[in-house]
This record gives sequence, structure tokens and C-alpha cells, in this order.
Amino acid sequence: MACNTGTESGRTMDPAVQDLCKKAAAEGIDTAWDRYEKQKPQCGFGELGLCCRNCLQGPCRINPFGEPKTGICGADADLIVARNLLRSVTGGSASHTDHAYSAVQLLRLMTEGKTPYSLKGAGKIPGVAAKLGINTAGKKDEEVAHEIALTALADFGNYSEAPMKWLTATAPAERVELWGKLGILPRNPDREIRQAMHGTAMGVDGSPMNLLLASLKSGLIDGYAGLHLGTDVQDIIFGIPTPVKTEANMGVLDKNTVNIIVHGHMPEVSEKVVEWAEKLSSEAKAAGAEGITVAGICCSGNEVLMRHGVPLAGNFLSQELAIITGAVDAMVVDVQCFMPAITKVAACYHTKIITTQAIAQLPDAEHIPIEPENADAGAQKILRLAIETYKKRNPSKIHIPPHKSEAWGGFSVEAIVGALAKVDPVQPLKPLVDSIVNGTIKGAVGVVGCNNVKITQDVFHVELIKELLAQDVLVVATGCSAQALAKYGFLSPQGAKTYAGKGLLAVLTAVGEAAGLGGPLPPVLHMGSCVDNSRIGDLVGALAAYLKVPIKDLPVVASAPELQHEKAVSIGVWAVALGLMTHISLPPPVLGSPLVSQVLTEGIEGITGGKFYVEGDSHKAAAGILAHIMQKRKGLGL
Ligand code: SF4
Ligand code: MSK
Repeated sequence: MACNTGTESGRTMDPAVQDLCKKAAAEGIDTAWDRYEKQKPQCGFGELGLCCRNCLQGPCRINPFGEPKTGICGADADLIVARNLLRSVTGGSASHTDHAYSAVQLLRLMTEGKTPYSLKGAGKIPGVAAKLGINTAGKKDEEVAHEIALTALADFGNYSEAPMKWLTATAPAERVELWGKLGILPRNPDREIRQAMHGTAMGVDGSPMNLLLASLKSGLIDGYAGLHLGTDVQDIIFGIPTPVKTEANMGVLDKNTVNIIVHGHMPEVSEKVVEWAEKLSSEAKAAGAEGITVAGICCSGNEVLMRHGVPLAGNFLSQELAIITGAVDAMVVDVQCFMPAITKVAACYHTKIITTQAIAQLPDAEHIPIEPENADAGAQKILRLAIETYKKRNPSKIHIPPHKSEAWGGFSVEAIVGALAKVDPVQPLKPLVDSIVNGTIKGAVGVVGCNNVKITQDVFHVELIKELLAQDVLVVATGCSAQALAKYGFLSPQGAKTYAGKGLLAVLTAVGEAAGLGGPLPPVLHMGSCVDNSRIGDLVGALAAYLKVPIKDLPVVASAPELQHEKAVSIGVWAVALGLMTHISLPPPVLGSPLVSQVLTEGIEGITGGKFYVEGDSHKAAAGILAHIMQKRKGLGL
């Protein structure tokens, strides 16, 4: 891992972002990297998780080298760290769960005929309905979809002690049994989030181990009330992704078109922007542009990339630099991962920042609500504002670095199984499992998560995955990790020839050709946004079921090489609860507690079969991941 050095190449390996960092410096604009420099040195107590502000007697902090050893109330390092961790995991779970809840409400309203959205994912309905025990006989798709929405809402209204239906219906039975024995099956997700906040308040839970179990439970809320629920419902509304070709990096912006960036996580916003960009293209032409380009950043971008091949401008740390091209007329944000700094950067250009959600507003932005009932009106307003703004561009400030790469997305589980079925229609997973069994493919890694200003942008994603692919490890990706890899050709068929080992290349070629792609599949399969980590969970679950072993025994590892958000922490906890070794490059703030650190990296393995593996050097991480895969292969007798 290269550390941030303050130079462009220390900040990012992305040539387009390096170029724009120079432009930012020349124009006197601070970016996240400059603000990071001004934060140094960051607080050691905070880094270790040893600061508590849970009551007004504090803040209290623990000195790891001496006194004080407890806060004013007597809470020690283990308790403070465990409480802080639970609050952080719960922050992540709440973010995903609230996102999924919005999608469920949209599905309900849509199936009541109250929105301008229409059902595009009928193919998803039978499978989801079957898992939930909903009878579909003689019912229209909309009716079943409505029942699905009501079933999800019943989880949020569950006042009984019964566990969440979405979890028991969609998680592997072996895991449900284990989590039941551990007493961590969530009931109503809202209730559990409330209870986590209560349990971590001053004078409530004083047991670090009990708090760690609560963190596992919170991870399950993320996995099933956030990720799985979110993906299932979004696929029903917007369609199941299928393989689609696009391009990635700043070069997708076009100086001759109105450029709109969609940023955040909610497809209900980005879908409408894409739809109305097509419909209002003539108005853009009347304003002197050649058309409208919509490009994505973060997971709103991933959602429309997966379903429509909308190009990608960049990932998390690229967001300010996209504005610095001077060619972005509007950046439309919904929820999560947009920096408050973007309005300040936009103020140096003609760019409009447009917020769309009541809970996610910014001073100095235009707020144009996109709600289920008014989405068309809101989207038209956004598009017309972007077209108006285009007329105010300052050509002398425009610089679009030409870099872009071919990238393929759309690899839902259904699409992957569909491609494999072209090789073996009866048992689609057989070719993949056979390749793992005979060692042509050694195992699989799901690489996910963000950029983090503490790590040179994209370097860890790229270096780690390069090594794993060369060692014949199959890689699937989501979130900003998939976007990082997209920028350097890992999501293109050509990338298979460049990066994949011999065995992996043979499998990718056989499946790609059978699926009619005329060449290999990309070496990294883009499975979607952050909530679509559920797709990775389902794929891994299907492999385990086929082999009749628990997930924990598979030669499969998760990795979040440049994690940043609380959501990445809660996703990681869910992956560990599923039984996966989960690599992270930076530890969350837990090192102040030897107990919590030991449980997360070792002790938990005896309980769920998963654990966190912290390694900040990409080369060593690749070796550690590979060693784990080989150990799991041995365990299976392979
Ligand atoms: Fe200090 Fe305890 Fe209050 Fe935390 S809860 S701020 S440790 S007194
Ligand atoms: S957007 S959570 S920076 S992956 Fe899903 Fe990227 Fe991480 Fe946000």
C-alpha cells in the first residue's frame, strides 16, 4: 500500500484525478486530500476508539499507556471501544435499512398506482415470493409485488419476538440456526436499531461481550433489512441487471453535451434522471448542446450502470474532481457518500449541486425533491435546471482528462447463473464448482467498498486484485471497488487476457464464449452497488448449497481494501457473521481494546467461522488471502 504523500501520485493512481488535482491546486481549490493534511495529526484516542462522549460528564478518554484507565462512570477501554463499535455498525445498518425502506415504500406506492414508476423486474417476483411463502397462483405481477412490499413493511411493524421474515426467508438455513442459537436473530430492524442506541447509552450495557454480540446482530440487520431487502425490491422495481457494456473515468464527460452526474445510492432518483435525460435531449439541443450525458459516481452511478450501461465518471474520491473539470452542469445527489464540500467546490464553477432527499440537504444547493409521487416533475425540473446551467459554462475553465476504459457491468446472480447455464443447462453451477474442485480456479474473492483518503486512491484495489487474478482467483466486485477496477480495465474482456491466470482465463473464455460474448468474461464481475453485496452473499450461499457445506468452509474471502464508511464496517460484520474471512486494510477504531481486537480477528472464528483480517500492505494481503483460500481447499479435501 502506498501512503498518501501529498503529491498527486501519492494521492491517487488515477491519471485523470492526478491531472485534476493539479488543476485544483492551480485554481486554489482544496480537496479531501488538502483537508486531510490539515487534520494531521489525527487524534490518537479517536483512532483507537478510546474516546467516549455518550454522556455530558465526558468527553472521557482512556490512556492506553497509563492513567486514566476508566471514564468518570467507570467504563474501561473494552467497554468504551465495544460501545463505539456497536454505534458505528448500527450507523451503517441504519443507512442501508433506511435506503431499503425507501425502496419498499416506493414498491408499495407504485403497486397502488400512485407513482410514475412502472414495474420492470417481473422476473424477480416469483423467486422472492416463493422464499417469502407468498402464493402467486392466479395473481397479476403487480398484486404479488404489492404483497411483497406489505411483507417487508410487516418486518418493520413486527412487535413480536419472531425474527425478521426477510432474514429467515433469504439467509442459509444453517446460518439462521446458528444465529438463533447465539440469540442474535433480529426482529423488527427499527426496534433493533433503537435498542442498539439504548444499550450503548450511559449506564445500560456494561458487558463488552454482550455488546459485541449486539454488533453481530446489527450486522445481520444490515445484511437482510438493508442489503438483501434493498436489492430484491430494487430489482423488482427497476429490473434484474444483465450484462451491459459501458465506459469508466472522467473521459466519459463530453464538453459538447450537458453533463449531469448522479451521485449517492438511490436508483429511484438516478433512474428518473436517466429517463428524463433521454426525453429532454431536444431541449438540450435547442440550448446549443449536442445532447445530454449522464454519468455516475458512487452507487447511484452503479445502479444505472448495472441496468442501463450509464457511464461512470469516477468513484468516491473522484467526486470533487469531476466538478473541477468545469464541465459538470449539475451534480444530483440523494443519500450517502456525497461530501459536504461539493457545494464549496461547485461555487468556483457554474455547476449546480442538486439535493433531492428531505434528510440529505446542503446549504447553497438547490433542493428539488424526488419523492415517489412527484418523481417525474422533480426529474424534469432537474434536467431543465442543468440545461439552463449549461449555458453559463466558462469555456476557459473546462478541462476533461481524456482517460476512460471499457467496462462491463450487470452481473447479477441471475445473469451469472444464466451465463453458466449456457455451459450446463441442467446444473448451471457445476462448471464453476468443477473448476474450483479441480483447481483451475483456486477460490473466489468478493472485493467491495470505498476509497479512503488515507490510502492512495485505487492502489489497494488494483494491486490486490492483480495478484489474486494472476493466481487464478475468481473476483466479483461492488461499490467503489468495482468502480476503481473499472477505470483500469479489469471489467473488460480484454482485462481477462491481461490479468487472469491461465486456469481462470480458460474458464472465463469458456463461459464467455458459451454465453455469446465472443470472448472471455471480464476477470472481475461487477455485481452492483453497495446494497448489492447481497448478490455476493447469494452467490456464495448457492455455491455452499450446491456443495452441501456451510459458507464458512468455502475457499472464499471478502475484502474491503479502502473502506471508509460506517456502512463498510456493518457490511464487514455481516460477512463475518456469514462465516467469511473479511480482509480490511485499515482497522476500525477498536485497537484501544485488546479484548475487542482479539475477538474480531480471532475469537469470532470459533463462533461463526469468519473473522476480520487486517493487513495494510496489498502484497501481504494477497498472500494472506491466498493462504486462507488454500487452507479452506485443504479442509474440503481439494
Ligand atoms: Fe465518560 Fe462514562 Fe459518560 Fe462515557 S458514559 S462520557 S465514559 S462518564
Ligand atoms: S458508495 S459506501 S464510498 S463503496 Fe456505495 Fe463507495 Fe463506500 Fe460510499
